[in-house]
Amino acid sequence: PPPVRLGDYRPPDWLVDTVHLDVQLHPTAARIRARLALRPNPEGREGSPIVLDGDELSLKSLTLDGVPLAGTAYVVTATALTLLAPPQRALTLEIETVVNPSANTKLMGLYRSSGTYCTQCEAEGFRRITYFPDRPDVLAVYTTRIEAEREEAPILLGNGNPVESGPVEGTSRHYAVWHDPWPKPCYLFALVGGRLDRIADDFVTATGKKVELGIYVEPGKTERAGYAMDALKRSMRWDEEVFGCEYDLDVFNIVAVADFNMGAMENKGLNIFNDKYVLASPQTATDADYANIETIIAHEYFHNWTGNRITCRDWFQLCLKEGLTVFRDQEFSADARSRPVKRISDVRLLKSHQFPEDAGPLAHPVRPSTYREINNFYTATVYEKGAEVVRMLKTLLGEEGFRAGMDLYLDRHDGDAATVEEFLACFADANGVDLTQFALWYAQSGTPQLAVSGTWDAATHRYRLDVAQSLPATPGQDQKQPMVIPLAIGLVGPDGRDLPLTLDDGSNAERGVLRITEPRQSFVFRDIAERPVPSLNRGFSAPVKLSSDLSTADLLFLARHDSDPFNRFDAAQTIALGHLVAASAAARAGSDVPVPDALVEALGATLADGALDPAFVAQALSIPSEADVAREIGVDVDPDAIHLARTRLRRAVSAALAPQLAATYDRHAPAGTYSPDAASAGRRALRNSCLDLLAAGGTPDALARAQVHFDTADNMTDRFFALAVLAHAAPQAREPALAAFHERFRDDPLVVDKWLALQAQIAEPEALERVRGLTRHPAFAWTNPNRVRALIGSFAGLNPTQFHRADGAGHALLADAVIDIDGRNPQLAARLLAAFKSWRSLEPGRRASAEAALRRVAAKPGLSPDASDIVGRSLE
Ligand code: BAL
Ligand code: ZN
Repeated sequence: PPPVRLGDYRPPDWLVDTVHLDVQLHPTAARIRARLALRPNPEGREGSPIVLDGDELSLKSLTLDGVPLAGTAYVVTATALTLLAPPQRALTLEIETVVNPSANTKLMGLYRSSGTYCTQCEAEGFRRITYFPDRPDVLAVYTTRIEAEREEAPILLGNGNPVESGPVEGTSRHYAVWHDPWPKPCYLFALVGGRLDRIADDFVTATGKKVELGIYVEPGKTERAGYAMDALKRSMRWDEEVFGCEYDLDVFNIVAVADFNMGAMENKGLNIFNDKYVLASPQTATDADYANIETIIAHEYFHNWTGNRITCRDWFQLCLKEGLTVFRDQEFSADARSRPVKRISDVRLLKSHQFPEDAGPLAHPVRPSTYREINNFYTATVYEKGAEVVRMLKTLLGEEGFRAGMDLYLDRHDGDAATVEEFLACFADANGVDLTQFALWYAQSGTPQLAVSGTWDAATHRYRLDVAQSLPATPGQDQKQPMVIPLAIGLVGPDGRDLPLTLDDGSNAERGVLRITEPRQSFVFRDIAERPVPSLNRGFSAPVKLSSDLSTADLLFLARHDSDPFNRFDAAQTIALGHLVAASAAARAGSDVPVPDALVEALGATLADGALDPAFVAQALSIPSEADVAREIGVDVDPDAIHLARTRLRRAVSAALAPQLAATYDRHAPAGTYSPDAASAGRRALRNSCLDLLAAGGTPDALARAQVHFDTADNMTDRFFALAVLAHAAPQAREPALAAFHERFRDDPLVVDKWLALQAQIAEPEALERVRGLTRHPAFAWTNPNRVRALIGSFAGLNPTQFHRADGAGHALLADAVIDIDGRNPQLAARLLAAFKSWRSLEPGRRASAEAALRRVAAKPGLSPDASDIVGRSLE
């Protein structure tokens, strides 16, 4: 099919006011009767046919206003049902379709997960349930009757509020009717039927309305849903307090299922989750799992306003709901936990996932202007960079200006299918500003580069910052315009204090933010009596790649003194990264370079500073990843050289700081029983980071410490961390530890996923055979996305030396997996394939093997549109 283009958008020709669904659940032949009240759209084309999307449906009957339609009145193809010449007035269509939920391995539409009937309709899954104008700007009120065998599916859930339920007299079946009063696009439709346990709670909204809350899980797992419920209630309160968003139905249900392509889905009043992001207990979940659950529960809940009450006009506007909602969940977690630590981890995620996307063949704008397969645009660019763009809006407008814009957006567009332009217009109108240039953040792909240099004039006490911005060419975009870049800065005086930011004309840099709008700009600050060290892009105020003329001594100074915690963290990272780039080149040439004293000094000072938050220190101790170094190098990348350089650096830091690391480890011994709260998690994170760095030294003492840590752990965070340390650093201890772990958790698929993922990441040549072997392990299933992502996804995404093996066997393994998976689950296959996104930056040998693997996938007969889109763009 030809690509879909933003510029071709046309309003729908027909609207749907109400949808009545009667769904008869059956394992292999679910029957769906849909009654649609349609009318011509006054804004559509007059006299149009009714074109309803469909995919893998079996049409059983079709009536118009109660009268069966003649075979000549409509045409059915593999993708659509078209009524050729319908009367141009309000009319009722009744459509009966049959689908096979058990055969639905794409996990889009109506399918079964471990026996539970569930649905996934975003982006285009509703058309796999019934014929419908499957586009987000067709909003209807839904009433859904669900019927099933009581034995098989005692729980029947739908969108909105429950209306009635009961037995189907004279049969073994029962039914439930749900009504959702809020008009919604069909991608927000959901139903669930199954044998599930529930935990129940309630929430009283700001205006005193009581909401029944339910979290449904597989039988026997309710004890693991408590944290998710707590996170839900906190999210509901936070959204009222921070954005004035109140919940709008009598019930809110969440269902956890084991087979799910995404993380979770925000269906109106009935969120469906990958169980990985609901289920947690101290014995089975790590602190990171708890934090993810908190964030994702909040994210899906926040969609109730940003996504559901205000939805997207078309799929090009995906960032309108996703970028904004990620920004909101980041803020929620920042309020619930340590704000600086949350910012550091969000930026690390952005740099590790989005920056490479922006720098490779899959680069696309936050709002793409064309797509072949929309499922491939649920990307780090749309989500994470989309969130950064909203954050920049807040940085530019200030707290109050941002809130005024949000209030106007929520008010003006409630009930709408909106666009990015409409979103921005609210901020422009509420603040009386022009956001035309700012809108380029949505349209131009690529990561802007900022080059900054500073000059202090001792005679005039002036300090000048010269800033140059550029934006590299990206696929389909050769010429770029300058962007608006909010650059938060500080000028740090020799005593470590921030100096006033008074510009030459007497004005102040508002809130410490410089507005970069031109290709080149200079800012002169006055009354600067001593040479300051500039702290640039504080809090990572803009998602840019910044280069500066700061010396290593300046960076060390910032690492010790910057009042901005993000830049304090970042200064040491910059020193480490600079070293690793040089050391990788040296390793490739068969030599070595000395570890900078400044880095050891910076890390040592951080460890010694008892006033710092342990969670922050844990982040600060992390050495940039191999992927970070590869990205910094950018071309002709040799993953083995990077691995060697990083291993050497970690060993050297370990040796230099061993006594301090051991003392810090000992000081943070657990006190009391496990609690997932942020402060406790921070102490564990620091203790574990110390263990990791100690073990990087490879000394018998350190490895013995790791073994004790593993043997005595009383929670999954410590146990799994120690297992990872042993698996990576202690080859002799590896197998017994892996076996003990598996034995203990063999019946728990989510924990077994950790075990699979860890083995896939071991940076040794045997990893490939190990991964192959694990695909035959009884715990592994090609049909379950979590298993596949844990094993194959971790190998391709987190084991650079082995995925990019010089002999091409790693690339071949992924190609084989993708070819195999594609026939069952194209979305999963396409996701895995995106691991090749930086293939062009590899050295020529590995680049050739990556290309060969991509071409082999491309040549597969019957390749899905999902995979062929990724492979096509990757090879362009
Ligand atoms: N809308 C798809 C899942 C999510 O972003 O919430
Ligand atoms: Zn979302």
